[in-house]
Amino acid sequence: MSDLSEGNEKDSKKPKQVEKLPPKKNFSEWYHELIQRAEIMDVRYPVKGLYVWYPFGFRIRKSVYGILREIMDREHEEVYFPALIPETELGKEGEHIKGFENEVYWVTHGGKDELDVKLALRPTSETAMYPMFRLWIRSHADLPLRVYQVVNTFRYETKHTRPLIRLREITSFKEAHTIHATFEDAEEQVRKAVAYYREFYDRLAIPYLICKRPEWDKFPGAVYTIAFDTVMPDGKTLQIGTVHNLGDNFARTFDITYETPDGEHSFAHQTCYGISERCIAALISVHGDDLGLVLPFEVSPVQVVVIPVLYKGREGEVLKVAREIGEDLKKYRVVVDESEERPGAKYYRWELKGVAIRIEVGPREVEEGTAVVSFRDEKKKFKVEKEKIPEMIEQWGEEMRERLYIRALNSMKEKIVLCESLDEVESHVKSGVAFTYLCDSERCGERLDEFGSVLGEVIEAPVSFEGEGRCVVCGKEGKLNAVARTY
Ligand code: A5A
Repeated sequence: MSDLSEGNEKDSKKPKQVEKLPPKKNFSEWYHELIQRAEIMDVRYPVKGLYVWYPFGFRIRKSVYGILREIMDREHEEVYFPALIPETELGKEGEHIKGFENEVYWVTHGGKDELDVKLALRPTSETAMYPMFRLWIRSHADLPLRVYQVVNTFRYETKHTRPLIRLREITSFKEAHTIHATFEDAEEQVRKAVAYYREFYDRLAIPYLICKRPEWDKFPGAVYTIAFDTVMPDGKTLQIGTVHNLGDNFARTFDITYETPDGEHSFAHQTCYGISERCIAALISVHGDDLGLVLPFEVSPVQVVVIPVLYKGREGEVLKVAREIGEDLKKYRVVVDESEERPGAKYYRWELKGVAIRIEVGPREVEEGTAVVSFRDEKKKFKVEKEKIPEMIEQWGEEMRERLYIRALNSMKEKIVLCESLDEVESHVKSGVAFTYLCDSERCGERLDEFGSVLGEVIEAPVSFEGEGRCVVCGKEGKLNAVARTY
């Protein structure tokens, strides 16, 4: 059984935090209060853009990244590359360094000595990995190569920093890097990576848009970028993952070649794709409510809480049954809350922490051999026979995931509107995502960027509109694009 109950004892030494959370409709305030109060991140660390994972937050990270690793491990090998990158390597790929130069932290000294070659704290790891890939790849037989790592990366962000959303130390950067013989093979990998990320977010019940970023907003050094964006409760979007086809751009810079079966030397083709702890920001923001976290069963640090409702003189039998239920569920993350608090205080605390399933037992249930079950996302309670509980848990968890997904999907659909004029785009991005038609010209894109950001050509969305139409700016042929204010 979970040791979280010990955590509760520690809790009781802290000042009681009983005042209500701000309502979720005040999203920004709600988010900041919730991550602190539910003990996900401590925001008091004295460096801007850096935050501390509390044990409870880290447990969420562990289960969420467990899913991500499970998916990656199917066809990638895990690696670790150093955090420091020599200036000479970081600067090699022209577009890449242009994109990152304003965001790099530099290590310039070792003790009192100035370093001959400055070292960058990785903002991402292409330029750490690719000089080594040059040594690893010799022949077509070495291809494809697929690796990933989960590391911290550093970006000197100048936009407003926010915990889990815009960090200067990204603590949980999952980056995958692959190498292939041909551009088509790299294309195929992009399709697979998109499918992996779909599966990941489906398991978290987080709906998304998939867009091809416009030319001017693709990853520095990429041929093109496919992005996953989710819509936050305030209508702004959050980019929660990106997949890049790098073509042979980096291979040419870092001289990554392979010998073909005919003995020719050919440049390799590459992809990379990444997800950060923004996936956890999305999890909290998309599903949470006025009472606190709502976590899907699969990732909740406490999946089931058993609450004995104690009446004088009957404590012993009630506790015994509550413990039996806990014991029957021990393959899950379960807590039997035996603390002295009143049931109301216990409900409040476990609701804040997003526990998926709550099971209550009092003297009447003991007599009946039943228990009262309720789910974090629903008001209703129902009785079940105590014996039936273990076999129902998985199904309840899955049904809850489906409910969360449908609710989130409907709320996302409501925020997407097809706009037929610039005025409509301007007005709609204030509260949601504007879909509109846009041609390839950067000038037309810039016009829309005045209202928000062009997320790019829509590849997949929960609402379907005609893929082509007249550009909302110039009237030429255009494609369906998404425009939104972004985090
Ligand atoms: N090497 C590739 C994978 C790469 O770096 N791509 S990326 O720049 O797009 O970053 C991958 C993902 O990390 C983004 O899609 C975004 O979800 C997340 N991310 C980027 N900057 C971040 C920041 N400052 N804080 C938190 N997450 C960030």
